[in-house]
Amino acid sequence: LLKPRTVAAQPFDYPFAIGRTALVIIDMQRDFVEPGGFGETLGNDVSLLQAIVPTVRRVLEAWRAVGGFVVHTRESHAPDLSDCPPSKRLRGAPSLRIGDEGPMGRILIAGEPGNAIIDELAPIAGELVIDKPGKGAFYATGLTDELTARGITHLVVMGVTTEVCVQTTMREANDRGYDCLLIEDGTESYFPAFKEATLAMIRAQGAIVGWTAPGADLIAALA
Ligand code: C5J
Repeated sequence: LLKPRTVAAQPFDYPFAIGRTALVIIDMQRDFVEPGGFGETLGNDVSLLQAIVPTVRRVLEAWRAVGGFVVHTRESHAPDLSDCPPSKRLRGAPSLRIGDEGPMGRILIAGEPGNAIIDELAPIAGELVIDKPGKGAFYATGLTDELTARGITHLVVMGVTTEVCVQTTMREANDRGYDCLLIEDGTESYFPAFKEATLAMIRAQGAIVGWTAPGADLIAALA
């Protein structure tokens, strides 16, 4: 698992070893991907996000097959909302606010049906699930300690949405010294132009935030 490998990425090759890398799948939850959840209450068309599920699954299965470590995140709040800043709950005019009862249970609340990771990408034994109250996976979670304990230095990132929780997590990780690769067809936004802009800004200025590559190129590097 420590064999040096390379992904043909942008803006230049991404070197990694499976044993030092975590595959991090951000917020592939019913709340964002299915009708009736948080994403739709904000006025978004969730079908855009559903399109990446087969790719995310293909990459996840390839990563599992080589024995790589997997982290799943969920954006979720405690039932008493003690970890939800009022500014987050009260902003804007969503059809339902965080904590309100919706068709998949309470919006963005831990343990509710809508807060679960979609069945196609459900975590399996040995994979880490991080519940995060913010957009970034490092804020107010134990993620740094979990990665440090496993000697992880590199993150391969997929999930939703590209410019919100994915980008925030990559920027947090970059500042903590992790080398991050974003899978281009394993991430999506409700706003396609925001996805493209995010990919461009991540890899600009000599990979100032990180690298990007198609899922097939990561899979090729695992052979
Ligand atoms: C959002 C996320 N978009 N997972 N959350 O509110 O990107």
